Amino acid sequence: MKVVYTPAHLRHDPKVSFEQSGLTPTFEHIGRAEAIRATLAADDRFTFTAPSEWGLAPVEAVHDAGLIRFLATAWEEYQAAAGETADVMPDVFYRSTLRNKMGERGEPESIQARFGYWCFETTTPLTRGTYDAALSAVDTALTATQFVLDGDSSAYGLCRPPGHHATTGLYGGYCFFNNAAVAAHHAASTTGTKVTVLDVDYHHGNGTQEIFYDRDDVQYVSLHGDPVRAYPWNVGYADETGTGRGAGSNLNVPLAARTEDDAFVDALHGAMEQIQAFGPSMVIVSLGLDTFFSDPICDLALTADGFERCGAAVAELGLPTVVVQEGGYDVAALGDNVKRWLVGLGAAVQ
Ligand code: Q9C
Ligand code: ZN
Repeated sequence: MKVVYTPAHLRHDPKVSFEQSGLTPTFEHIGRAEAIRATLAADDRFTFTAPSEWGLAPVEAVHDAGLIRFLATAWEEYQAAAGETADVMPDVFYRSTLRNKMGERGEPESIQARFGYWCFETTTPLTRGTYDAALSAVDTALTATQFVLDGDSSAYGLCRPPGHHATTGLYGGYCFFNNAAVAAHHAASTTGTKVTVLDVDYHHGNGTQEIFYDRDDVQYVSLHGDPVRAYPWNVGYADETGTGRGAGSNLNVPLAARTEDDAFVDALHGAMEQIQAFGPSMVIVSLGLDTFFSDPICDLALTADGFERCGAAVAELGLPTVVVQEGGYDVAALGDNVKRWLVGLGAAVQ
């Protein structure tokens, strides 16, 4: 199996964020992707390749031009305005009801205020090289997708930063650009066929759902911790099923705390029936390993054996499959967990 990887992710190097009522070392850090790289590189079933450069057009097809412009220039503008700073997070959020009867005013002028206009929470620091790293993660997902479009039965994009919380016009949840969504739009629009994004990260992929909510060419299917108790709280409920042409092409499966392998694999098989009914030509898996029993910020209870069973279950679909990396924060186990999932899928097959 081809693994698409680039050290460009190292340029997104956040140190601390405001999470769980205090400043904490970021759970999403460079060591995550390096742990995965080291484990896969030591196994000759995986062949490493660098991403090609795709430019901005595929990103512009999914995200607001304003968000892209902001991420491209925000670090330099903030440094110019505030002097040399560490990682930047918003301290005032744009809320439309603040202006209520005055209506929308649009993007503010000040760089401080613009952080709160484009970002929805406080755990996603912007660092000097974040924009370059985020673009490299999109390139990674697109390159893995191209390998599959060109005939490989599967490929893995070691994307970092992750992507599934980034919406059309907002970043957050450790995500800047929605790697899986850019890849899914590319695959669906260039082939004229249907594509499914299957999201098995612990967290609901609110960004991917939002991007495709009114579309009938891309199905979004997600298994995740019930947002009644889990981030991103405001979205990810079972009654969110799509709108307009997209009605019926969004499936959320919220799960109880401490859900174990058997129940998760059962839920996955149930979701796969909906994928088969949709009839995609390709599956893009948003792969999070934060469903692991010892993940530091999540509360499901999967094991490494469970991950291999999940990969094997997805292989039963018999569809070309692109796997893109999302979350997973027990870094000591992360490389092995990714490997087990990919081995289940059939890593030894081209
Ligand atoms: N107390 C991904 O896994 N903070 N993003 C959660 C929990 C943000 C997770 C707070 C979690 C974002 C890609
Ligand atoms: Zn997650």
